[in-house]
Amino acid sequence: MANKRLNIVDVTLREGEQFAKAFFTTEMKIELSSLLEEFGVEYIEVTSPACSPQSFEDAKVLSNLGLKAKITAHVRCNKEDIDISLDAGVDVIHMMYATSPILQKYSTRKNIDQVMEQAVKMTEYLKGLNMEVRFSGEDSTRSRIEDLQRVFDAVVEAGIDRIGLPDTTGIAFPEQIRELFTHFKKRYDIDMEFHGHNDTGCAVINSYTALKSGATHIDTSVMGIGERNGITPLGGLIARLYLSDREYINHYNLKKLIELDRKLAEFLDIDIPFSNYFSSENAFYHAAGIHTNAIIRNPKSYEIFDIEEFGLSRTLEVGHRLLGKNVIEMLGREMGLNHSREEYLQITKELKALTDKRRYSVEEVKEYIISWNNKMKK
Ligand code: HCA
Ligand code: CU
Repeated sequence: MANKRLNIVDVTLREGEQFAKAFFTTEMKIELSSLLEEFGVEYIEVTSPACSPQSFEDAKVLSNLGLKAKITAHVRCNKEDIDISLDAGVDVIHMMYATSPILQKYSTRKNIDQVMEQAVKMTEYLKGLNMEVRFSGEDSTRSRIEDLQRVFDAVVEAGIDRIGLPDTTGIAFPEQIRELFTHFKKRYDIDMEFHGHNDTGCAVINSYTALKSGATHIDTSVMGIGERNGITPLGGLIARLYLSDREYINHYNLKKLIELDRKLAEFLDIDIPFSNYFSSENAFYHAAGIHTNAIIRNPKSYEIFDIEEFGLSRTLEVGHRLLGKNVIEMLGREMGLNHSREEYLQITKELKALTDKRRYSVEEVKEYIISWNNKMKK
């Protein structure tokens, strides 16, 4: 019976290893896996243990941590790679094989019959060992539906646990994803996985659409790292589901999201992008007076998340030419200075004139309010 809840397959340690700035030591892999476990992802996908001796050792170490999350090896569809992964002791095997004409021509040089035959053989082999196994048609969104269907029909018949339909090049529109998943949901009673690249900025909405069209497993990585400009970021998927579909994410520990982003940024020596979900420095920074005035009355006026649930706080700008009088009055009162509304209006006017020339820091604004107060007392 297909699983109706969201399973997050975190692929930071596999797809993420293909990111231009990534290199993970064993210790880093352990730390990230532990944080992912605390967040509550269901799967942690790792680089094929057949890739290198260290990849093998690391897969073994992670498999021995005793995590609830299933350690999953991402492998080519051949017995050699699969056997090495089994030796490493992983819980799940994710196989993939290209199903699109362009990758068959320029990458694997195997036609759809050969793909089908090999996929069935490996599925039967792994199911004979009672392993959980998924088969993905690489480049599904540029594959012919009849080709996908032939391969999927055969692996479903062979007892596969889950089929994967990745948007390998990030080319798909949500509409195509809806059609693809709806089609296969009607055809099989089986779990389905989506993996979406972000080349056209559609990774999150495509993942959301897949989920709403029958996908049970969604691939994410921390901050979206992966080949080229990456895949669905964990934070982005959570942001999308938070308001409309909370039931999918109730079981995750949202406070860990920020820790994951910060830890990854530290490990890879990168900045968290300014446009990042939740953990960017400015994700809950409010500048314009119109915004800050309303935020003071009710944060919901310009924030859609309960940011405390994510362990976050907001910043209201005070040293900018767009500043509002309410935020200055609030700051002054926090400093224990009980001027009248008119006086705060006057301070605001003066600060606006100053900040029209350059930005001021909070400290400078505070100093200005104190000196204004001292002048008043004289
Ligand atoms: C890759 C390709 C992949 C595989 C996804 C999957 C993709 O980098 O090896 O196994 O479902 O984007 O197609 O990441
Ligand atoms: Cu990918």
